[in-house]
Amino acid sequence: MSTSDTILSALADGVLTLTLNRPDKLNAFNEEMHLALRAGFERAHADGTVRAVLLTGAGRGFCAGQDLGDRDPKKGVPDLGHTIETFYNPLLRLIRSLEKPVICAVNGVAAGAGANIAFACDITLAARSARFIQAFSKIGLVPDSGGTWSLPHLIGEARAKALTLTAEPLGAETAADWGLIWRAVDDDKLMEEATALATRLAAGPTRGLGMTKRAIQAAATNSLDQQLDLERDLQREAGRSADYAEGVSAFLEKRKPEFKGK
Ligand code: T3D
Repeated sequence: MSTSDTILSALADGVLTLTLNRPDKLNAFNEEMHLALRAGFERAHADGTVRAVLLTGAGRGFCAGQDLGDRDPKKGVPDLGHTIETFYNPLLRLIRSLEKPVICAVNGVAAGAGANIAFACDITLAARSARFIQAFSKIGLVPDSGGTWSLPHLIGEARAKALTLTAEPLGAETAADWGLIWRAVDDDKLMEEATALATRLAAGPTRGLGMTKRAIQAAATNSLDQQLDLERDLQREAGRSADYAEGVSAFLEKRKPEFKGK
C-alpha cells in the first residue's frame, strides 16, 4: 500500500514499514514527502493493527535532509522558521510521542535533518558503510529536527559541538560506539536484522513498550522523584493491561506469551 510515491508504505506482521523514496535525491525532503511521511506516522498513531514502525530509505542513501533544490536563493528569502514549524517539528513530535517502537534502518548517508530524524527514532540500526553528517553548518544553517537536543543528550556537549560545527561525517560504527545509534550491522544484513527486530517488537506487549518509551523520554527533564512517581503511575496502568496478565500466565504455565497489544 502506498500513500504517495515519495513514501512507500507496507504493513506486515504488525510492522508498518515506511520507506523514504526519492532515491535520485538521496531521499531529500520535499513537501510531498513530508506530507506522506506525516500521514504514515499519523496512521501508526491511529491504527491499532500497527504495533511498530520501521523507517528506512530507498536506494543508496537514507536521507539527505531538506531538498536544497527547493531553496534556490534566486527565488527569494525563505522563512525557514515556518518550514520547521510546519514540517520538521510535527514529524519529530509524531515520532517521539508514538507509544509504539520506531525502528530506523539507516541504509546509507544520513545528512542534515536526515541524521537527526534517525537519532530521534527509538532503536536505530545502520549499515556499516552509512555515515551521519550534520550538514547544516556547510550551508550556514543551525541543526534542526531535534539535533541540538538529542546530540548533547546522547553524546555530550564536546562531541555535539565538534560534529555540528565541523560537519565531519561520522561512521556508523563510531555512531554506535558513542551511543548515537543502537548498532552498526553488515550492509547486506541491515534490512533482515531491522525487520526481524521490528517484527519481534510488534509481537510484544505494545502498551507496556509504549509506556516504557514515554518513561525513558521523560527522564530527560524529570527529577528522580518525578521519575519515581511516573514509574508508579505507568506501572499501575501496565498492571491492568491484558498483556501483563498474559505475560504472567505464560510464565507460570511455562509457555510462550501471545501478546495482543492491549
Ligand atoms: O530548508 C528548510 O526547510 C530548513 C530545514 C533544513 C533541514 C536540512 O536538512 S538542511 C541540510 C540539507 N542537506 C544538505 O545540506 C546535504 C546536501 N547533500 C550533501 O552534502 C551530499 O549530497 C551528501 C553528503 C548527502 C552525499 O554526498 P554524495 O557524494 O554521496 O552524493 P551526491 O553526488 O552529492 O548526491 C547524489 C544526488 O543527490 C545528487 O544529484 P545529481 O547530481 O546526481 O542529480 C545531489 O544533488 C542530490 N542531493 C543530495 N542531497 C541533496 C540532493 N538534492 C537536493 N537536496 C539535497 N539535500
